[in-house]
Amino acid sequence: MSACNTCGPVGCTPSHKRKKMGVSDEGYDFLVALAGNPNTGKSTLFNELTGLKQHVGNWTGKTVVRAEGQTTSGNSLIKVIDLPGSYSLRSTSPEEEVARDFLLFGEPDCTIVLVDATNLERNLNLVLQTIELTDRVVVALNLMDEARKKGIGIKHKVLEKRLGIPVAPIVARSGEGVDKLMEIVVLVSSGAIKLSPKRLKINGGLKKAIDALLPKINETYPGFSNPRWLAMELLSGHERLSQELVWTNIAEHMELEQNAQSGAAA
Ligand SMILES: Nc1nc2c(ncn2[C@@H]2O[C@H](COP(=O)(O)OP(=O)(O)O)[C@@H](O)[C@H]2O)c(=O)[nH]1
Ligand SMILES: [Mg+2]
Repeated sequence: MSACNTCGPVGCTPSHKRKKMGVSDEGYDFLVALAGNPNTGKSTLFNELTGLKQHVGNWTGKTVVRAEGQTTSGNSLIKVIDLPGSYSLRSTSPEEEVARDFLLFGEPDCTIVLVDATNLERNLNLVLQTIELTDRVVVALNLMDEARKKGIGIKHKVLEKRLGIPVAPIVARSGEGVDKLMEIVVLVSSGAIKLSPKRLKINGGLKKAIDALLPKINETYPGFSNPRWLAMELLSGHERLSQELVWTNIAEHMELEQNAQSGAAA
């Protein structure tokens, strides 16, 4: 039984998954995604990083804008994808679905979550959701100039400890801190720094239910990036989301149509 004609039974390589979403990583060392609530400076950072080396189109089959470009840090050539602004990865708005699907199926080597340093509490929601999905996350604490003006001090080292991921203060508009941010992003992308984000602690009945689902998910969707996350979503009873994930996206992205399976097994 072959999960993908190109990549074989263990499921698609990240590169092939990206390609199926219309994103080519050919020639690049790393692929980095920018996520964040609307108005946190994603486009400003994207422009600062990519300059004129950018391309704007649509996500395949959607009317949602996709901006991609390239940047360098040290010797690394990096493809940067500016994801649609999102408050949540659990909603079903087309923009937020695109962002979530790219994190799940595009498997970025690193995801930068921009947060507004003047509005930390509200912005941390997306950070917490993102670290449930992937462990390669760096927080860019943006608008530090505004925070300083307002007298807001942030102990970013304490935040790093609490989240279990790097936090880099930046001013996207002036470029302050951006080189340092990208150095960290390269270390995370290459695996030189391995992160252990602080995730939800799950015990008791819920843990049992997740553990019972995991083998099924692994069997049905080999190579799926985060089975634990999918198990939690399925158990949360988020019906529309679960259906969409299982029947539309996963089948499509993992190329596991019923027909292909029975054909290969025959
Ligand atoms: N003061 C200040 N303003 C910023 C900074 N980064 C972005 N902005 C401004 O914040 C607004 C939203 O930025 P934008 O990049 O469009 O946010 P996006 O919605 O996340 O793409 C714009 O007016 C930017 O000029 C920053 O570091 N400092
Ligand atoms: Mg933008």
